[in-house]
Amino acid sequence: MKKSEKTNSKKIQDLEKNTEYGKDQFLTTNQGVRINDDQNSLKAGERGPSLLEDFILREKITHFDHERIPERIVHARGSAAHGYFQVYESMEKYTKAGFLNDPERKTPVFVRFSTVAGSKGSTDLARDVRGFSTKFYTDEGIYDLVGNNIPVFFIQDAMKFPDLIHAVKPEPDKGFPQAASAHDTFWDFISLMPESTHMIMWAMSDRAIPRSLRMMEGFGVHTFRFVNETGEAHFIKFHWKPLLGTHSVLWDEAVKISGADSDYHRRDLHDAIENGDFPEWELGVQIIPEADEHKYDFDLLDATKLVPEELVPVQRIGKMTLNRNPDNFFAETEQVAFHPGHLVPGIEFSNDPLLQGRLFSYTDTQLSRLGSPNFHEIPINRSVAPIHNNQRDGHMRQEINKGQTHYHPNSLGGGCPFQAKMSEGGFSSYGEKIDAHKTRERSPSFKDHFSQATMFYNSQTDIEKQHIIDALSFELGKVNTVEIRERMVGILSEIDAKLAKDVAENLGMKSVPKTEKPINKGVPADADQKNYEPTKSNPQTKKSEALSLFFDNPKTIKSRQIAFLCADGVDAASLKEMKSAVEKEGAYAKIVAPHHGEIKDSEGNMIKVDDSLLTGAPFVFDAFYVPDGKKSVDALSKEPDAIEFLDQGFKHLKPIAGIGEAKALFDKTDFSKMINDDKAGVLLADSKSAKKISSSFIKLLEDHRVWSRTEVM
Ligand code: HDD
Repeated sequence: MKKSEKTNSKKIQDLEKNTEYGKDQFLTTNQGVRINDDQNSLKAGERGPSLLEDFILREKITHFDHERIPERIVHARGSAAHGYFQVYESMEKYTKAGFLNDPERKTPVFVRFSTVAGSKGSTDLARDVRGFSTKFYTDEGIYDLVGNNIPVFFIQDAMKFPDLIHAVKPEPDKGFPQAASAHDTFWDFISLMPESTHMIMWAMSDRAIPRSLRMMEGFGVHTFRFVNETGEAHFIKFHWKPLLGTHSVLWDEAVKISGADSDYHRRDLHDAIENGDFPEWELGVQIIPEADEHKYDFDLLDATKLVPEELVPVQRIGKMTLNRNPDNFFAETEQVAFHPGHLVPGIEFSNDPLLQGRLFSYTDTQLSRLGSPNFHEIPINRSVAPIHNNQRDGHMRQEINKGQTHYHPNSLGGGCPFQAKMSEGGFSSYGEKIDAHKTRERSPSFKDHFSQATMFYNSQTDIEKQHIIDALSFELGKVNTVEIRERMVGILSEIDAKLAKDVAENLGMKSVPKTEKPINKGVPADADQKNYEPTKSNPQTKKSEALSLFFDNPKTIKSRQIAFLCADGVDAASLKEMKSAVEKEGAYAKIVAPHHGEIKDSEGNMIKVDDSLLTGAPFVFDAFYVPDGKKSVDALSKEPDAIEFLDQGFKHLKPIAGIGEAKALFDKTDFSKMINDDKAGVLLADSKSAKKISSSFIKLLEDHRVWSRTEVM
């Protein structure tokens, strides 16, 4: 039995009602009639035309013709898993949400991760924001936290969302590029909309190319509210903190993984769960008293700003574990419908104008994607809390509502279903006081577009800064229109002079172009431009350590994939030594050999090969090991692919180790001169030191990459 199949929950039991399994069953039509011949259509004679009366053929083809539904307008490419959430201690002081009050309660969840821009079949490794949506099946109804792996957003007002997405999607005349922001229309829009500057820094950082969906943070992005039993409210920012730490791949690696395995993240999530390496995140909250709403140099309602952890610490209040893969991709991952407006008592919105617009969009999009207002009845979307109301009918209605009445108030139905008092769990919106004129305006408190972008950039390590410079140079290098490049580099100069200078140089500009004034082109026709120009505040936080991917990462190699390059005659002792050392730490030793099947080690044991040099690719492994054994190393040394494995691993800063004869293979690589150089992270030892080398190798891998190697390459 797969490890994930042992898990169960109220929601899994609920889904069971709709599962079907054809094992040991007859093949039937959709009407339940057993089929005798599923190979041939009905014809007038064995060589004659097909007959219209062939209801079996018609049913099969008709269903096939309609199997596809429209993909999501954004976040089309996604992967999901089931699991549960449990709060550590009751949060009743702040919220009456039941699932955050009871530490004994395991609330079932379904989580879908996604890229934003690409189509359903696009590569997982696109440079892009990742969606991080969680559906909590609480006893009080569905709560959806529909966030991203980046805590801020490109725009401040939902009015601009269609423009943003049009700009990033494939250009309408050409239909390309797919799943990429490196093109003219995206940067045209961004360079005219300075409010996107902070987000751009994040999107060009390594956050946009995660090593694994299991190794990225999640954020609710907007400010929400917790409301407690007494009606008291606090502003809230949600965070998901991965227990495996935050790690990314290099851009060159991302490009190559896209070719070698465009399902890399999907496969990684799936396999980790099947192997029992259940991904875990802690839920963090920043809690802000309502009285502090105007205390900061940014507006809590502005989704292009974050609340630095130095100002408001993140409290970790519970843990989510994903422990079961979906049984059916379409039924679950594709049909799941998230909505930031799916709330339970105790959690509420803020007036963030981006969030307010989302509240309309998500129901609306499900109507065209899933085709009916009854999408809540699709098993994956169904609440485990009972549903009773007077909504009726519509396409594909499943529920058979009994009774004479479907209106309220009624006397014929005894007044049922009846409304719930707040003391009975009835939802009642927080009574925020609003005294204002109707207006289409942007609040002046939203105008500082650059300070947090600078704070983010300043909070990065030198390695991360360089990656941002490289990413911007790549993306803008793909832009054909010189004025767009120049305008964008001008904007970068508002963030950091050296950043702008380095990117300008990479783009072959003689100097950093002056920022084009006015900067903001997203201005209403009658507005005074002055009121829309970005301002710079004197931010309370200039640098925030927690914004670096390297911050506070746990030392673990759990679930990492290590390629063991081997061939017939591989030394049994050095193979076993390293294998047991890495497996003890929860990593996987994957045997990569010149051919599939099995190889024979020096003691005559047959060893199963996981990947051949042909089917495997160096990019998908985290580290490389070459055991001792002359025959094995000789065979590998004749394989250009084996040398390429190591050279690529070296280029991508991955730990490399070898024993004894491995030197002969290392000598053929580009890094032959850097063996045992402290900074290079290539370890070679004689067979007696195999044990010692395994602990040094594991230490290197705990840091994810050998970052010091860049200094000697
Ligand atoms: Fe959105 C999907 C996250 C702004 C309109 N969004 C979608 C998904 C995620 C987000 C993770 C995928 C859900 C899934 O897995 O099915 N969206 C965000 C975040 C935003 C954001 C974090 C800003 C903070 N979105 C946003 C705006 C609008 C939308 C401003 C429209 C006004 N988003 C949609 C949508 C989608 C969607 C068109 C497409 C598929 C779906 O809803 O179910 O309605």
